[in-house]
Amino acid sequence: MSDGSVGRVRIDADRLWARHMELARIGRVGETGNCRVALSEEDAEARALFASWCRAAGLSLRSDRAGNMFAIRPGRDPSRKPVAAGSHLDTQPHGGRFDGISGVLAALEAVETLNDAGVETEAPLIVVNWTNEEGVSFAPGLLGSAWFAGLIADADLDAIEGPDGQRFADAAARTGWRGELRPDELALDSFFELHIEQGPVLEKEEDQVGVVTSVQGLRWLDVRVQGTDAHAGTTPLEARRDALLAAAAIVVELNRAGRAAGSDARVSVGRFRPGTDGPSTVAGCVDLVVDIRHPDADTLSGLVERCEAACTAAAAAHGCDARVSQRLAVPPRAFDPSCVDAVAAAARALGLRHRRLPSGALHDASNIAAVAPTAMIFVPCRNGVSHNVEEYAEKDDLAAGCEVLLHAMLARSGVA
Ligand code: HGY
Ligand code: MN
Ligand code: MN
Repeated sequence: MSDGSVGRVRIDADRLWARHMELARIGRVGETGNCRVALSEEDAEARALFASWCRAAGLSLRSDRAGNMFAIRPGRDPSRKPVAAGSHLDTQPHGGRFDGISGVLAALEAVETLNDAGVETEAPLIVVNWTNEEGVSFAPGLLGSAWFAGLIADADLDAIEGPDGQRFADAAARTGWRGELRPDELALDSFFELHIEQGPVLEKEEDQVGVVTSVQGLRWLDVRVQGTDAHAGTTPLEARRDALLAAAAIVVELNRAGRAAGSDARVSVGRFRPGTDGPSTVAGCVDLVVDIRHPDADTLSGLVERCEAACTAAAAAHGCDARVSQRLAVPPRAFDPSCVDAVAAAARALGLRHRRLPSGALHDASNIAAVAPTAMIFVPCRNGVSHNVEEYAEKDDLAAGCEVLLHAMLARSGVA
């Protein structure tokens, strides 16, 4: 155990599970899904519920320009830097009940467990809800943690446009959580993020916990394919500049480029929006977003260049132009060895089956790792399914991951 005096402290698995289910009622999709896009009314409602739990736990709440929420439990030694843990409460439009949510709720559960056991830590503890991890309405994703880590300037953050031309600053203010806290007021000792694996490895290997060593790199490319609007009945096929046809060819070529880059490469188009929406209009413009990932920085850069070239070549082959710009670049990130070891040591001391593994999905921890020692804990999820309403994690696995989180946090914070 990380500290003999708290070795027998156990988290409350029922409370942790019940909170998942209660949050999942906000923005429910079908029986098991969630749509709680960042800075929507549903996101605001989830924030209010989370805040009520934090206040009931005696935590004081602060927020910053990006709407990130920090629930603070003082330590015995106020000169010590806080140990933080958390993730995100926003979801994909057809998301599940665990992606991000589990990391926030597990951090809160860890702190409440210490409250219940009357354990004081030397360093303060903070439970964090990062704003807009998913980047659905306000692109790109990982926005709150990126701003906190100094990767986006204030004015650029404020001006990001969402639905109907809404500014990020106004949408964040409408949730009630656009606050004054500056990142330099909150230098972190460390940050831990628990998350469902979103992949199949832990379940297949029958491990209970993943000790995450790194996160692969990602780039988002915005592509505008420009052709000419035309009448579907009168314009001969050979006379068209059909942007939708060109965009479809681009999707196929991007997939080809991804496959050619080896089994670690990922290339996807998840957003595809024709400028017109008329069955009898040949679309003159299509916007799409390309998501490209690889664990190796140089390989990722080479793949991005090939994807850009594929966009312009496929557009030109259909008489169109493609304008490509980069929206987001997150480098591959190795986590802090001492924090990774703290997670592994906690899993070992708790007698849990665990393994070290990299993350295929992106996480706020990637950004926070740029400013504080950081590590992640993975929990198995059924069939590796995520970004899907079927996403599911077992109550006992969440509890085991939460125990690891608690003890990794204690290893950093010290027990008073
Ligand atoms: O896209 C990602 O990897 C994250 O789940 N938003
Ligand atoms: Mn996600
Ligand atoms: Mn997530």
